[in-house]
Amino acid sequence: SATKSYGERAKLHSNPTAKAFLELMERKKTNLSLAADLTSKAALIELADKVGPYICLLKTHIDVVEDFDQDLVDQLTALAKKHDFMIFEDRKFADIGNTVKLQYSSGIYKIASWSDITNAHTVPGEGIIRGLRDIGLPLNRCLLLLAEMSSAGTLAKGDYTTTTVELARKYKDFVVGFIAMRRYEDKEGDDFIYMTPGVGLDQTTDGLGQQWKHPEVVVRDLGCDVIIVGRGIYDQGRDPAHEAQRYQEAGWKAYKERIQLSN
Ligand code: UP6
Repeated sequence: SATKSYGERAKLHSNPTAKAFLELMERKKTNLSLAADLTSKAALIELADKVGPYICLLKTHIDVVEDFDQDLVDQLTALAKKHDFMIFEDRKFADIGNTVKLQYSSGIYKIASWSDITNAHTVPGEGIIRGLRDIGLPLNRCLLLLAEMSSAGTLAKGDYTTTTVELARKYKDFVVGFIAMRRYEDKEGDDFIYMTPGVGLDQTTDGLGQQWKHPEVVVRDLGCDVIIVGRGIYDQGRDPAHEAQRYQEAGWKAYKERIQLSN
């Protein structure tokens, strides 16, 4: 699937949300996801509105927002419609199936009610996928598994990564891709979406273990589909719309080079 266009992949994809997402990327010519890690509701909404035109996916950490309320969800959902992007709550679930069902559906955030995509660690084993799937599948949601991480010294490697990919294959109707640092070899019928954090054009580390790579390396050379960019876009002193446009262009150019299309 690395050499196929997002649009071609959309046609064949069996998961409706993954299909819609691939179509969106093709239509809007962007593989950029904004990691909007802001702690105020107003600032988050303002950022999502400014950057909205350039992204396919808004990635949230909803639990860092100090003045979270249902109106924030309503406004983000409205912005997703206005600018044509989807929403990914980066919840990184990591508990037993029964607990993640509650965390996904209930509490203050009710993630399943608004987030098109969410993600999970596979540390607990396959029960975590089955629990999330019970809630998410009837709502047409989908899941990414964290097969690797961008941070220095991550334990998600080797057999852990391999087993995670096998679990994704087993629950293909709900698991549509990975948080990963590179594309893995396809088996018959695979079409996973690879989303990659740790992407930056100007810096390589943050002093806390984050490692940023150039979009060209991530998308063209390592075969990932979506670049996830946070501070590179909204850090102090940066103009978020301008930076988002830079990342959109860099990500799209790298994708074009990968699939070898001229325009
Ligand atoms: N993220 C990583 N690495 C991972 C998984 N997730 O950085 O392996 C998430 C972080 C943050 C975003 O939680 O929201 O991606 C990266 O933001 P940054 O571009 O500001 O470093």
